[in-house]
Amino acid sequence: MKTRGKKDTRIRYEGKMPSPLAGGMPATHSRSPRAGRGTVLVAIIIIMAMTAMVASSLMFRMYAEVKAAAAGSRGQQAYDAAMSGLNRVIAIMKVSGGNPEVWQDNPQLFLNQLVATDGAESWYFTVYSPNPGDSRTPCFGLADESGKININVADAQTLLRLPDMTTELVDCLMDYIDADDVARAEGAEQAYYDQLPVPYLIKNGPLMTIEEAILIKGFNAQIVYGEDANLNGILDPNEDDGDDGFPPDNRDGKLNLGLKGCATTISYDYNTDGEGKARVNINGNQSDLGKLSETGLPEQTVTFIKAYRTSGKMFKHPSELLEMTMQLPAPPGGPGPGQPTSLSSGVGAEELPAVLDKLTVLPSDGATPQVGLVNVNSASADVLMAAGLDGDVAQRIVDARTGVPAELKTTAAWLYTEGLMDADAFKAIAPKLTGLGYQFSLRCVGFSSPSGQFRIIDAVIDMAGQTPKILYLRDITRMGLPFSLDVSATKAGG
Ligand SMILES: [Ca+2]
Ligand SMILES: [Ca+2]
Ligand SMILES: [Ca+2]
Ligand SMILES: [Ca+2]
Repeated sequence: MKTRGKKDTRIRYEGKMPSPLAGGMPATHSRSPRAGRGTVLVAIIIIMAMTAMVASSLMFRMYAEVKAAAAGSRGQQAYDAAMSGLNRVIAIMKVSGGNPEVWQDNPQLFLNQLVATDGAESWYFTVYSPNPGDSRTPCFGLADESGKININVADAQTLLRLPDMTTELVDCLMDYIDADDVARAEGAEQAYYDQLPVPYLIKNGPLMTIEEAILIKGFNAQIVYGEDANLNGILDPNEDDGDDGFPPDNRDGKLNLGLKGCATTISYDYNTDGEGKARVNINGNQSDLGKLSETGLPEQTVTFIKAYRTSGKMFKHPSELLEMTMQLPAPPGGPGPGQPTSLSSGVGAEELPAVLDKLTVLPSDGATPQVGLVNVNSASADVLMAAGLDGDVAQRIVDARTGVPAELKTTAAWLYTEGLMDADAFKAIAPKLTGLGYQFSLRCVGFSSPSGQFRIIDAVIDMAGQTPKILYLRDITRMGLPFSLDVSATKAGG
């Protein structure tokens, strides 16, 4: 119920998210893809105690130790080293964003990188992210947020396929995000949150971070962060000992990364081709269809698209053109001898990549973001299954992709051209997929040797526009040392 005519005392969590298990530091996070390219969004860190989130004694102990390590000018130098890492990441992504081999797990670029040395003390950074294939060691690189399910736009079936989701959680999530005030069968709208001991206003709009989901009825830190209580992406002993040590876990030898491991709120790209030009809308008007001749697609395909549109039909997705045929209207008196009765699109394996790259079914000015496509080049098997693929196919995609050259992976076409699925299966899933990702999350520890000062940042960068943006930045030093920082083994270079 909306309170009218009275001062609204409910808390508005605009841009402030409850933070990990220990409670603590909500961050503001500016994000506005629609603000246009070139807008520099500045992320600000606000340190605010969330008394509602009570921390475990373990985490408080860790916080006290880490606070001491982070204090003082050396702590600041460690922070600067971590920020150097973030800037290095941005510079590397500018030139190699399309090639996962460069940024996904690349110790040469991201492990123990020397920033500065004064002889007695040297400063380094290491960039890391959870390793989907091995929970004993992190990836030295970035995680592609486009390789996750965007919960702001995913449908109920997709959300339900995410790990640990239930109908009730999905209903509550969708109610929290949708603009209306009508609760789903098992959902909750503002009326529920008004009755809480500390009422707060719900979003009724897209979430800015996955952490914000903790505010939703039924959600908690465990659902969001899974078993990775210290956010290092590694299965630590206390994360695999059941209830013996915080956090609770299922002792199965695997690290459940929770919603954060497979869901995102920030994946988007612009509806442009590989050269940055607006795609041609095959559901558009004559002017749009006139641009088909500039796409380099075969004449047969162009003719087919125009004939299909002239017949009054619209395309569901450019992938629909794959192996597509249409019946031609019979001329009066029936077709003459040798006269074709159907038309073929002429789109097979060879043409598919260009069809997906050059065409769209949406009005395209090249500046409108399309939100939530899943990048088949970085999604885990769990994410691909949530997107709608069956488990076998999902696993085969994950197994096959390292062997597929980067230049073939700029669209999702390789799933068909490399024989992982037939035309019908590909066409069913293709509208949800992309071969590109532009938003990346990373953690970066800046540290000194030999004294061992360190600071850790958790960040998301957006490479979709002309100017890279930092969408999110948070100091997570209080989570503790993520892994042993040993520079002697690598003889780091700058
Ligand atoms: Ca709502
Ligand atoms: Ca961990
Ligand atoms: Ca445990
Ligand atoms: Ca586990």
